[in-house]
Amino acid sequence: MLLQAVILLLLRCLASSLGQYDLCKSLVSTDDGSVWEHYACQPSPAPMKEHMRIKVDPPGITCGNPPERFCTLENPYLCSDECDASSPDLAHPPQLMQDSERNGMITYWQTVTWRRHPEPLLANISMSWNKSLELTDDIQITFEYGRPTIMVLDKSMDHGRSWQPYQFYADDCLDAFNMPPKRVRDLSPANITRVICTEQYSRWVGSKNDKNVKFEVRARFSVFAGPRLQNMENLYTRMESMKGLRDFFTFTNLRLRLLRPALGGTYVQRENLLKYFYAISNIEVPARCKCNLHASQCLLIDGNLQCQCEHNTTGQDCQRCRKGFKARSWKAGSYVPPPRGSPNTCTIAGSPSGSSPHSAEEHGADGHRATASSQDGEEDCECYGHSNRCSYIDYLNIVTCVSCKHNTRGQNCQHCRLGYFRNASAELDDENVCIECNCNQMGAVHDRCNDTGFCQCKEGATGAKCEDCLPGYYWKQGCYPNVCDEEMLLCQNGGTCFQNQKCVCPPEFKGVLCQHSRCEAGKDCNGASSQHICTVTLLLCSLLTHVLATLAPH
Ligand SMILES: *[C@@H]1O[C@H](CO)[C@@H](O)[C@H](O)[C@H]1NC(C)=O
Ligand SMILES: *[C@@H]1O[C@H](CO)[C@@H](O)[C@H](O)[C@H]1NC(C)=O
Ligand SMILES: *[C@@H]1O[C@H](CO)[C@@H](O)[C@H](O)[C@H]1NC(C)=O
Ligand SMILES: *[C@@H]1O[C@H](CO)[C@@H](O)[C@H](O)[C@H]1NC(C)=O
Ligand SMILES: *[C@@H]1O[C@H](CO)[C@@H](O)[C@H](O)[C@H]1NC(C)=O
Ligand SMILES: *[C@@H]1O[C@H](CO)[C@@H](O)[C@H](O)[C@H]1NC(C)=O
Ligand SMILES: [Ca+2]
Repeated sequence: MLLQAVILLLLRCLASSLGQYDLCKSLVSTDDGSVWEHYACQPSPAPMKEHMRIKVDPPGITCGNPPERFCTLENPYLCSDECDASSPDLAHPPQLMQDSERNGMITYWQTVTWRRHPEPLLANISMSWNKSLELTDDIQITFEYGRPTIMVLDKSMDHGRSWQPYQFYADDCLDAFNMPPKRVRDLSPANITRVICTEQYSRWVGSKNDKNVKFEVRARFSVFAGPRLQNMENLYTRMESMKGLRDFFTFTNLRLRLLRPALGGTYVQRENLLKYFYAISNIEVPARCKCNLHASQCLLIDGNLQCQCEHNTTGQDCQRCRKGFKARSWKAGSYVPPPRGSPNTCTIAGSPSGSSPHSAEEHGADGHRATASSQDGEEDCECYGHSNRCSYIDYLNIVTCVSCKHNTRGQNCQHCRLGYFRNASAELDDENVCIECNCNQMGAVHDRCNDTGFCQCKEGATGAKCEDCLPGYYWKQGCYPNVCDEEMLLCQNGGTCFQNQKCVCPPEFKGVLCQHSRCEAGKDCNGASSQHICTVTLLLCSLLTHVLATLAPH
């Protein structure tokens, strides 16, 4: 007992010494042998610039096509530098913002110069990852030849469908954005997620002095975790409790909108516009994959980052439960309680159970008599993912799912609605778990079917959906017994069988099988005239019958 406790303690110490939340599970010894313990976990931070897809706009903003000369702000009269897209040594393509520089060789993307002044020199740099990421340290953009005097950093959390500003940068925030200048250190814990304009990274300090523009993540973390981030536990606890805090650091795309280049600390000098342009040598994005605390690994698979989901979750961000594990609603893992949080694992769905067409339970899931106390929430609400809502039924003292979707019904949405049957190849939590019976309206007794999808057929009908007729029956909006056929029910006197429905008789014969002659009782029924007379007689006869019937007393 004591030994096991010590081992457990050791394992836990090991877990926390490796870093926080970096283990999803570990094998621990108990009295009943070894069991897995599961923890909230997250991948380690990585330099995400390696995986970023970069795009610059507008087309033609990159210098060198055609080749052009440029000057520098420090020495505007030295204009011997050239950008030429067709020469490897003189080209400055966008990928030089994310390459790894060796031997101290600085490589950079560069734009065309501001020849078109006063038309603004605008450029967008869009960075995408096709993966939700969480910043773990400062974003740092390195500008050679001076930092922009006006610039915006935007982010998207939905793969570029919608964007929001992340931070504004200007040498004069009021002038550029009508915002008062702020610094992150001005922010209090309550407004740490405020979007600010800062003048800290836009002032001219001589390009050699400070080339970097930052989006401060550390400074924001330190509001909660202390100046040296020694108390990360407090930060992680805040991540759980403070609305919007985690999302603030989450993104799938970033965009730099460069609105005005460095001016060298003075106004634009129109006589030398070749010294104004943007040049970026590096963009650092330290972040981790967002896996909702359900993975400790994030791998590049087919060119895309992908969480290696644990806790029986799945999806790019482990944002759903695995098939067959949807007994409870999915939940992100939680940083609390520290130090190892709560894994909030997905639990296994119950054993399969179909619906019987003749079951006594004729009412749908909504048909129950719900009572006063109705509760939302996921606690005892097990609906195999077909509903998020449960209701407490007082007089039965049960909790039952409300509004089961996907054609399911029952207390746990575990049955198929009438008129549907259980899909044998789908788990209970699958959207396709119930298949429509699709019984033929004419051939079937009703629209329900048995557990294998067979409908109950009317007399003469057959097939799973009752869409066919048994031998001896013909189909005409349902199955009817044959009137005639080629074997037993033969048309007589030269009649022909029309689609098993009737005998088409020669003129002088009648009856279902043409078995009766039209002219009986010794009349002369030969020849065309006699047939005519015969027909007239018949007509008269029927007319007489009709008149008699009308006159007859009721
Ligand atoms: C940069 O992106 C913004 C937002 O989509 C757009 O309005 C603007 O026109 C773009 N600028 C350039 C130079 O492409
Ligand atoms: C984005 O990632 C998902 C999942 O990894 C993948 O299915 C999809 O094809 C990717 N899209 C692009 C444009 O790479
Ligand atoms: C944040 O809150 C602090 C004090 O609560 C206040 O002094 C500061 O101006 C606020 N910052 C912003 C950007 O609103
Ligand atoms: C996930 O499901 C498997 C069974 O397929 C089970 O062995 C494992 O313990 C489950 N993991 C968690 C974290 O519940
Ligand atoms: C049955 O379920 C499987 C698995 O989800 C699905 O691929 C299949 O299409 C379903 N069958 C029908 C008829 O819906
Ligand atoms: C459903 O009905 C068909 C045809 O009557 C029968 O073969 C099958 O065994 C039935 N399936 C079940 C589960 O009752
Ligand atoms: Ca570079």
